[in-house]
Amino acid sequence: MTYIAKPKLHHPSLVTNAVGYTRRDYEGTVSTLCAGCGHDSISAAIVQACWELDIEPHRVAKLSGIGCSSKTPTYFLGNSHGFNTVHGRMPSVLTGANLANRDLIYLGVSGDGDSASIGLGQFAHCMRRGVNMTYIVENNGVYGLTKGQFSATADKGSKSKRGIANTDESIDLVCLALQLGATFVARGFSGDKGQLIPLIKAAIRHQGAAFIDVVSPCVAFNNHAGSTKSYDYVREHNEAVNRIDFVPSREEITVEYPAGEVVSVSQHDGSVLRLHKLGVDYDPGDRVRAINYVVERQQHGEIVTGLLYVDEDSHDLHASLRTVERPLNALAERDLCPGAEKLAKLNASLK
Ligand SMILES: Cc1ncc(C[n+]2csc(CCOP(=O)(O)OP(=O)(O)O)c2C)c(N)n1
Ligand code: SF4
Ligand SMILES: [Mg+2]
Repeated sequence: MTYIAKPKLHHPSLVTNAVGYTRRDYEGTVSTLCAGCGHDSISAAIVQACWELDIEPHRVAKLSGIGCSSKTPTYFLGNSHGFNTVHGRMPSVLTGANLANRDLIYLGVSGDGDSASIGLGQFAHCMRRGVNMTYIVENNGVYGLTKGQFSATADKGSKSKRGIANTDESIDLVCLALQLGATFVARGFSGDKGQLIPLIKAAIRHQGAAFIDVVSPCVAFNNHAGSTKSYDYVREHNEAVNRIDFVPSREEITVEYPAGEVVSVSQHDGSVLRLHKLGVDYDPGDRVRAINYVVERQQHGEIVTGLLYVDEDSHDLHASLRTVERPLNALAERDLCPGAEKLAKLNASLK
C-alpha cells in the first residue's frame, strides 16, 4: 500500500520557491504509517526544509534501511533519487554513492533499530569517516515494523506496552556520534517542528557528517505510561539548549543581537546559524562539554534537544581522500587512464 500517489492537481496560486517549485513538489506518496506516528511529522519537516532551502528535488539522494522509519522516504521528495537498502546497511550504500557522485545532496533516513541495533557498526564508520550527509534517526525506542520489541535505544527501566521493564543499558546515538567525530550533532523531537525544520536545514548545508537524532513516538507500541519515548514523557522532560534560525547565504545578514544571547555560526556555503541560547552557558562548539552535558542532564531525567555540537571548520571524506571533484560518471577515459608511461612508472615503484 506504499504506492498510493497523491493527486497531481495543484491549486494555481500555490506559492513557489526560488527554483519554481511548490511545497507539493517535495512530497511523496500518501503515508501508510499509523495515524499519529511521529515519523510522519519528520517527513513533513523534511519537505518543508527542502522547499525552504530551494533545493531542486533531482539533486537529492535519499537512502534508508528497513523499518517504518526507513519506509518514510517514500512519503517525501517523490522526485528525488531513492535507495531502500538492506536492514542496517544504509550507511555503506550512502558512503559509496557519495564517493561516486559528490554533486548530490545525501539524506540518510534510519530507525533506532536500523542504526543502533543491526546497523551500529555501519553507523559508526560513516560518522568517523565524515561522509558529507544529513543522517536522521527517527528514534522511537522500539522496532515498530516488527511489532514493538525494545531497540538498543530504549532506556533501561522503560516499560513495554505489556508492562515489562527493559533491563539493558541504552545506546545514546547522540553521544556516540559526538565521540565518533561527527561535525554536526543535534537532537530534535517530532512534535516540535519549530525546532526541527531549522535543524534539518542547517544539517543539509553542513559540510561533513551531520547527525540528527529525532525522538519520534510510536503510537502503536511505545506511547504509554512508563515509556520514555512517548509524546507525554518527551514533552514533560524536553530541555532545549538553544533555538536555531537558519539564514541562507544569499540573504544579507543585518540584524544584530545582544552579546550573550545569540551565537552565530558560519557554514561553508556562507549561510549562518543563529543560535538563541536557552541553556545557561551552553557552547555548541565544545565536543567534550556536549557529551558531558547530555549525560549529566540524562541523569536528571531530561532529554536535551537542539544543536548540541557543530564544527565550523569541518571537512568531509572527499577532502580526507583528496578525491577528484567531478562525479565518476562524468569522467572520460582520458581522465581515468594515466597513460602507458605513467602506469609503467607506478608499477615499477610497487615492485
Ligand atoms: C536482516 C534483517 N533482520 C531483521 C529484519 C526484521 N526487521 C524489519 S524492521 C526491523 C526493526 C525496525 O526498527 P527501527 O529501525 O527502529 O524502525 P521503526 O520500525 O521503529 O521505525 C527488524 C528487526 C529484517 N528486515 N532484516
Ligand atoms: S508501528 Fe509505530 S513506528 Fe510503525 S507506523 Fe505505527 S506508530 Fe509508526
Ligand atoms: Mg524504531
